Amino acid sequence: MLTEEQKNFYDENGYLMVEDVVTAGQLAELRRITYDFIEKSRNVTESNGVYDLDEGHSADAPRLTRIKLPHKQHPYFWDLLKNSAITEVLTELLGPDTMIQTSKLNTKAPGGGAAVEWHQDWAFYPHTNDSMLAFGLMLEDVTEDNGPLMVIPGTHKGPLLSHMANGVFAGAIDPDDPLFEKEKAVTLTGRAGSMTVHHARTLHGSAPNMSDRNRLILFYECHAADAWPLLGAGSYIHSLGQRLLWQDLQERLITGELCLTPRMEAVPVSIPLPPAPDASSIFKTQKSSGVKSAFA
Ligand SMILES: O=C(O)CCC(=O)C(=O)O
Repeated sequence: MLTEEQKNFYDENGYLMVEDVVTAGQLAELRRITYDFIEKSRNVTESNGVYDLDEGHSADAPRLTRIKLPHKQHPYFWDLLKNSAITEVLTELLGPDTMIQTSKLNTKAPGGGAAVEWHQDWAFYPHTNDSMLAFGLMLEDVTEDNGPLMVIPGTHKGPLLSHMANGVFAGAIDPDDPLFEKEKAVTLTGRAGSMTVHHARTLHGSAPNMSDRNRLILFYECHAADAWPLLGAGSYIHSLGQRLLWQDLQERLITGELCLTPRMEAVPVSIPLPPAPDASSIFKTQKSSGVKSAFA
């Protein structure tokens, strides 16, 4: 699926755009399922295990920040990751043995849908090595005005910036951090059906959706099977116990085989503790920590 040039670009820059990675039929089905979920959110009044509600959400005008863990909410999202051109991109970048870390369908509603403050995913879930990435499959066209993802090229090879504010893990950097070179930001716009890839250490963020269109991006966050999570990161897996963890590992395997010998590498890590007052999603973490916004 990927050319040598694309792979080298990703290695060098820590991000990539892959155009038309799904077929028209797959895109139509993804949209149908997604709009069905949005429709069903009309009856929901509080964020729950499926929906993270945005400010102003109501039965008349659904406003979501995200649908949580779509690969667990509908089999189509999981099948697509396991058996499509996306799977090829995954193994070309991470090798034959791959697992899902998490997934989310960020649904930035028109007219101000929440910004995502600048951060490195790696700050949320440090592992024994950084063979980790996020795919962002665009389910609607992503343009300059509907809150596109922005990345700072090359930051996947740099330091882990501080994600602390007011004594808690804020899930965002301070926009005044001297290590934040905002002028280098690249904006990733594209047609529906295209997919961004960003390395877990790549610094990224996105502005509010100022358009009158939805910005729907399906994120799959994946890693090589020999990258093992460090205790203290904000994931349910740390509370499972051995037997349930073993079952969960098998459920998260996308391609190849599980690996019980973690690959240890000299990567910069920091445990994301103490948690923010509300650490139930990145939006809530960033907001409840009181971190300064880069988009205010
Ligand atoms: O939805 C976006 O624009 C970015 C999402 C993101 O970076 C995240 O959820 O970690």
